Amino acid sequence: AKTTVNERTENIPIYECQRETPLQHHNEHITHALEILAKEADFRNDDINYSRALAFRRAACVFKCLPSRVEGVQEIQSLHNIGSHVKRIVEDILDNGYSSEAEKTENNDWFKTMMTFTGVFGVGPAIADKWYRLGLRTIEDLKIEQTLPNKDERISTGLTFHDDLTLPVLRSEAEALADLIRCELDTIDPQYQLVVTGGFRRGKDCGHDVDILLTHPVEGKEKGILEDLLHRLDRQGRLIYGKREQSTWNDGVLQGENIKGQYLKSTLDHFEKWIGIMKLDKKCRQCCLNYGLNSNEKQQELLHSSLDMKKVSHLRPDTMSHMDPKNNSTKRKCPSSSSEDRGTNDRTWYARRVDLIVTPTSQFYYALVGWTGSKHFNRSLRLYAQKELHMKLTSHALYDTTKKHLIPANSEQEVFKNLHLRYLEPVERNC
Ligand code: TTP
Ligand code: MN
Ligand code: MN
Ligand code: MN
Repeated sequence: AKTTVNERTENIPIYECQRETPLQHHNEHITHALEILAKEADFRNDDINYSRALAFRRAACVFKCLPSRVEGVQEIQSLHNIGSHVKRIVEDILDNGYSSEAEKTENNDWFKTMMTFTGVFGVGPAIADKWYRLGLRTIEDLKIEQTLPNKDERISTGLTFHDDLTLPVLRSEAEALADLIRCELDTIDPQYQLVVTGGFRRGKDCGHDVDILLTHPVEGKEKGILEDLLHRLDRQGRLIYGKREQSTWNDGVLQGENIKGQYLKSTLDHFEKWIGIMKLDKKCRQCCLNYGLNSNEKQQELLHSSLDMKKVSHLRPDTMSHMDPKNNSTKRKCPSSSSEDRGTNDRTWYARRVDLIVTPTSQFYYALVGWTGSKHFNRSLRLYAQKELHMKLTSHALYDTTKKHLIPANSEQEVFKNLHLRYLEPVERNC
């Protein structure tokens, strides 16, 4: 007998970190609209809109973990986190095939400009909005405008390499970069450990950057590794731009921070890190992109899409096939070589965003969970820890605020165990 979505979903737990959220799900027609509205609220950049964005994201997360496609509004009556506004949006989508509110937003001049400008490395909603008010609309406008962006080295670099940086980073590139770094680390001390985190670890096939976590099994030996590594990469001519931040962690950090304060909102942590842009050989882009798309227009749209790069992977069901070097049939030329070569014909590399994070081994598994994300998953974990366990979770540690001590973890499984949560694989943390 056919069970309704309702019957199967009445027991969906409240917190996102208590449920499996896969990368590919059944309600893209709904989450797409909700994520646009969340994005728009984010751009408004104040407390009220922060809450609005969160409400849209929470609702989207519920739809992501449903076992089938929602076809009727009665199916969502008993679900958590679906308020009257979201119900109206879903109704509109089910009646008309799309959300008129989301479509209106997508076509809004301010929204489109905010999308473009916040897609520039170093630019957040405040700067983007300021430029909009000055009448600027396109990347070309920013490049021509002499006075504004060029004062900030980060932004001027972001503009210079904008074409490269909006071309999604492929898994093959993340792996090539990891190999390159692993090779350097091995010559320093083979005990250094490296793991690619972020979206790639959650199973995405492309992303906006490569996130790499570095550690050493002997506590303290991780210190200095970044300086050494960056020096070597620099000598190879691989660094375009980067900012190294010193570790600001100390034992007082965790206890000192206001538990009801900023830390749920912000992803800031205290690790030593390098946020930068590196050169990666073009040949590392082993596109085996089974986009299943024919029109060049659609390919362009995907390659320029900064809202949701995982859309690309949605269209590629064989997520891992290109990892098999024997499987030549999946190795195809990248779609739209014209977009791949936008103004880069004269060089052999692409500029790629890279985050390198150094963690002491005692904090490694909390760092791994934190840097694997998703951002919303982290938020959910932290909120859950705070509300349900009176514990404070960060990318450094889990702190029991009643007993006033840290709870160590020697695996990711142990992080979840310490939180009294069922273990979720990284690919199940895509909320
Ligand atoms: P991002 O690289 O920003 O996001 P992502 O890898 O999930 O997506 P994309 O594929 O577009 O790159 O961040 C990686 C994870 O690290 C993210 O899930 C949250 C976490 N994070 C921190 O813990 N601290 C930080 O300062 C940042 C920026 C992210
Ligand atoms: Mn979509
Ligand atoms: Mn990332
Ligand atoms: Mn990152």
